[in-house]
Amino acid sequence: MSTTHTISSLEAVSAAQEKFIALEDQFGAHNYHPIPVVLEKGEGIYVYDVDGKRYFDFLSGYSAVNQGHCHPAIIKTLQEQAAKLTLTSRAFHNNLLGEYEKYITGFFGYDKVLPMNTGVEGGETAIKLARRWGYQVKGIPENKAKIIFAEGNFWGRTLAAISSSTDPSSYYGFGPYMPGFGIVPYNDLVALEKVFQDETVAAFMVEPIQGEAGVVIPDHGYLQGVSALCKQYHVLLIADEIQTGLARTGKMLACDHEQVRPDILILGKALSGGTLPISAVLADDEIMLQIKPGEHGSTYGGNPLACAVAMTSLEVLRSENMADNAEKMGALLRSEIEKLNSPLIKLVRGKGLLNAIVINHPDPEVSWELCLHLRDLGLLAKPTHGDKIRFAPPLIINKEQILEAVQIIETALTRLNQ
Ligand code: IF1
Repeated sequence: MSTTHTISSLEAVSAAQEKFIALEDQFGAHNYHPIPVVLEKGEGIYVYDVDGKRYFDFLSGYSAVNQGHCHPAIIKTLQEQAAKLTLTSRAFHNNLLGEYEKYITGFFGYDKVLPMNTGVEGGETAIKLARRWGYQVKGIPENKAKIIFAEGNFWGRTLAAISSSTDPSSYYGFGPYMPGFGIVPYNDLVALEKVFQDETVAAFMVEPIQGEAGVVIPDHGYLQGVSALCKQYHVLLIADEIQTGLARTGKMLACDHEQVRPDILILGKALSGGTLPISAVLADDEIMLQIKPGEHGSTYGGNPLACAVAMTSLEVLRSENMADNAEKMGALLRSEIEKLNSPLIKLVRGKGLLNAIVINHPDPEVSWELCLHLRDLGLLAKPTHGDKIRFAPPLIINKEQILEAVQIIETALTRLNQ
């Protein structure tokens, strides 16, 4: 395959877009390597660049835009509340926090919620709750609590999050690392039970499907097995549903596929429909009440704007049956991609509308080039870990749009093969 030939057939970025990219390059940190496209509008499953070109969004803000870009009901709530009251801090009460707490705990069936902002703050909160529970309830000696994570995990970029990472691009050069973290292979109940022999283990934090690792789906029964081992060894199960939750995998929670109820549930991303950072940690009283007044929080956690937006974001997921649609459209997407029988696709995997293709080529550049061809043809996606490309459109996509997107994917594969 002549790389020069395929690159030359790629469209150049317009002068207008180059201008925006140059500003980012000069004045912004270089902590990302985006696909070269400059967006200025989003509506439903589509985004539009500064030249007015329309694209299928097959990344959905890493599953933050499950409801579709600028969902009318969510935007209406955002606009109305933004003009009324956006932040009180938790120094005072506000008229929406209690209503939201009642709504979301009823929605997912937990006693209480601790509202935060970003997903990683949710993870940090869950770990603090688990450690505190470990000392106060399980009787682990002070400062000896261990939290176990799975190989390939990703839950954010803070020093604690990278301390549990097995990916050098997440942790290299940022040490020293947080103590008290252990790692087990993902999808391995024997290894997990071995680690649980250590009575200082307070919790196991796991993604029901590993997103960043390239949509890695464990065996059916793994989550059930994890839940049973956690109960047997008095270890808390923390489910990181920040990317897999909120209808993305065809159920409201990915844990629902195995009827597993985590002890601590972490939500984020689509909790706001992609409008502002909102995360939430849900647990029952025995765990949640281990944190006393003044021991944890954040400036924006539980702000009235977030409370209003989160309630509407959750409501539209349910009222528009987005989980069912994700289930059906995901199955269609995977079967249509498999029917392409492309020599460049090793496999397609996913659950609901959290999918990835694995590229059958040793050169990681090929995945990138494919994404550039997809961009030229009007579909945006980005490789993860070299040879995987995530296909995760908003959950409102319909059959005709799936079929049109697959035609784009087919044409891009053909161009790459030329
Ligand atoms: C980046 C990845 C995805 C997450 C899970 C917690 C968080 C994330 C399962 C933290 C965040 C984002 C972070 C963003 C890109 C994106 C990502 F590629 F980094 F790994 F989705 F797969 N748990 N994932 O996926 O939530 O603090 O970001 O709100 O850092 O590049 P956050």
